[in-house]
Amino acid sequence: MIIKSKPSVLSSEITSESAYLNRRQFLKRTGQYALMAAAGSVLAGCTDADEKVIQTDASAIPAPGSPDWKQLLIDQRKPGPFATDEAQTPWADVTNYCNFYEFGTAKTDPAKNAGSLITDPWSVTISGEVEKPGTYNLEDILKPHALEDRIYRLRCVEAWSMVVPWVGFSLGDLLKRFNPTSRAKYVEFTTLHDPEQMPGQRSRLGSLPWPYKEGLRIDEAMHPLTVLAVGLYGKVLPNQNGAPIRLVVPWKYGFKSIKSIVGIRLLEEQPRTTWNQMAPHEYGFYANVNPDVSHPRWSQASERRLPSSLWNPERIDTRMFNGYAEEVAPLYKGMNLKMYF
Ligand SMILES: Nc1nc2c(c(=O)[nH]1)N[C@H]1C(S)=C(S)[C@@H](COP(=O)(O)O)O[C@H]1N2
Ligand SMILES: [Mo]
Repeated sequence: MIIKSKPSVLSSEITSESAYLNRRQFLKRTGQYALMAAAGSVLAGCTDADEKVIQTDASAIPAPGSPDWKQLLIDQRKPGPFATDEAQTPWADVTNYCNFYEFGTAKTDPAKNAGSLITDPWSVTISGEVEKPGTYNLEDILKPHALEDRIYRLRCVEAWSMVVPWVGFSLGDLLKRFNPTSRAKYVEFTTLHDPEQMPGQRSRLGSLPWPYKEGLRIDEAMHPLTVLAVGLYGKVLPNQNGAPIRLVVPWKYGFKSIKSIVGIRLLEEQPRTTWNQMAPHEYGFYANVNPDVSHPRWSQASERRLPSSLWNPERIDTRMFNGYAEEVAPLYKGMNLKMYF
């Protein structure tokens, strides 16, 4: 890996997060096993005996397991707030140019490999600092929420971006249902860990410590911009985009928007998160989009808006908080965003 010192580089020179893995794959073996052991104990903490499995009320929504129950909910969606009127990135690009390392590190690997992931039935365990912990079927998670179109910019830390019409609902509305305690200061999210279904989790080369984890401060999690998405372009979310349910935090770099969530844990302390653990000086916990804070290996001042090509590179300026400063800057008042990047 050549380390670039120019303030601005061609998009083709920007390497993905995988470059980091490739450089480190031989160095980190020992550390990874330690991390995986730690992650295992964290997961064990999600299955406390006091948590109960809530059964689906089958009469309330379309029959679970019927192939179209999610589509029927999505068909009832309403237009949502914060929409951008920028050109939407075509379906083909959003669903073929993906980061989902559980299915491989190349951009087209998730589209190739994620199709067989079983996303129905699915359940999500809500645990930690909540009065109503439990393992809930996806139907029960979705049932009380009216779905909305959320047309957001998505800015990857690799300096490309898209405009994506997600279908989802406010994460804050979901969290409130489980009565967070006064000690709930952070939220940790966990992706499914199932090496049989996720080839990237079996890979012996250049891999992350699984399961993938992300986290937010509680005020970030409760912010009305923050959604859980279950659809894309009015369709059920394709597996490669994080089916059946994924986080979307549009003012942060894309790696915060964790896919295929099975665990939501409320915590008093800031959780450890996957990319931050892998490379703390490259990927911060906050990861707010910020054109003034360079990645150590490339500038974040501009981005390639997909679809882009050599002839039409579609290079545009990156905006503070990915253009959502009006909504979210107050969350970070008085914070040094160069230190807490
Ligand atoms: N579980 C999991 N979630 C993940 C990732 C991943 O590798 N695994 N990649 C992240 C990154 S780096 C980005 S940019 C977005 C990409 O979302 P998209 O492929 O739907 O555009 O997903 C994020 N969520
Ligand atoms: Mo990303």
